Amino acid sequence: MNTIFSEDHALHHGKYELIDGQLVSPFENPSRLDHIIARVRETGLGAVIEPLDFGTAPIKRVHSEAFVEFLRTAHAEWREEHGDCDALPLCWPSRTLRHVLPETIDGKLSYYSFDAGTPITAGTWQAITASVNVALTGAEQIRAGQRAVFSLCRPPGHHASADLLGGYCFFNNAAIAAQSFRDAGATKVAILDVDYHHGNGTQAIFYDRSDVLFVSLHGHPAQEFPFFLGYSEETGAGEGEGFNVNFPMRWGTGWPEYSQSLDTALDHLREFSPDTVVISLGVDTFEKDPISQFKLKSEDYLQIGARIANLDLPTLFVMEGGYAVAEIGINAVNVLTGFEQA
Ligand code: OKP
Ligand code: ZN
Repeated sequence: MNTIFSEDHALHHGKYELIDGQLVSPFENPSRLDHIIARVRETGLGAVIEPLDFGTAPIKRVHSEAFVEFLRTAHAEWREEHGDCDALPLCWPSRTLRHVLPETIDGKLSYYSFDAGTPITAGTWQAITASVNVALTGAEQIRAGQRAVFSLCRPPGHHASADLLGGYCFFNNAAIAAQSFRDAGATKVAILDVDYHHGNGTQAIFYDRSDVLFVSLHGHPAQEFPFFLGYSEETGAGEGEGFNVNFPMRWGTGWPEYSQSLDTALDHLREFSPDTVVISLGVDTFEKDPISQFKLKSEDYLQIGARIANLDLPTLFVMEGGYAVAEIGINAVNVLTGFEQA
């Protein structure tokens, strides 16, 4: 299986994360990919290939033009006001407030975000466009006949919706890849999100559509980030009714319960019978993940890959989360070797 990878991911490197009342070094940092790419090479998974440049047109099929242009200039505007430090919002249009676009960079940053955990740094634009290109290059290789490709994206994307960043995510790499399959002629695309966190951005993007099925396994939003989406009663709207399927699970969930949900999720994919599958691949379901509360073990990831392989469909793996850095390479690549050995 080919891996698509760009060194440009390292240009996105926040200085701080405010978590549990403490200012710490960000969990979503470049060392994550150092470990994954090292494991890809060590296991001989396949070729490691640099992405092609697709420009912003495929991004704008999913994100609003205004949001894309905001991200392009956000750090330069921030730097003019505040100097060369991370751009972070601290105020949002919650409940009684109005969703009106302000003029200043601080106001715009608040308007286009939903949390304070997603810093924009000097290199963020270059890293997030590279991350999209990694996803789109993988998609192109699938269209050219590869059975499976690993798009080693960073930063992740599944929390980002049409005009909202958050949860370490800016552009929704998996959604942009899925839309690229549709635009290249695929009739039906399924996205299976196995990251520990609900893919609220991906759900929102495709919620009223029947051509892209979204199925997600994740920590229950009553307990876990992103808190305000991901319940099982969210089944789609209008044309999209029945094409959104959520499997929220409680803190402490281990392989016995997880694998049952996974099998039911895969049954939904089989019934939909897509041309192509996109996997939002997070390995933050791992027992030692520092910000998550599931109990999966390294060997379980082999099983996840094998069960996905049994769908017998062209499969694009798009990297999302996973913060237990010492084991992230083993866990992510286990999914891929489990897939290949099935
Ligand atoms: C991104 B991805 C936990 C705070 C979590 C944001 C998590 C974003 C995860 N107490 N903050 O889905 O792995
Ligand atoms: Zn996650």
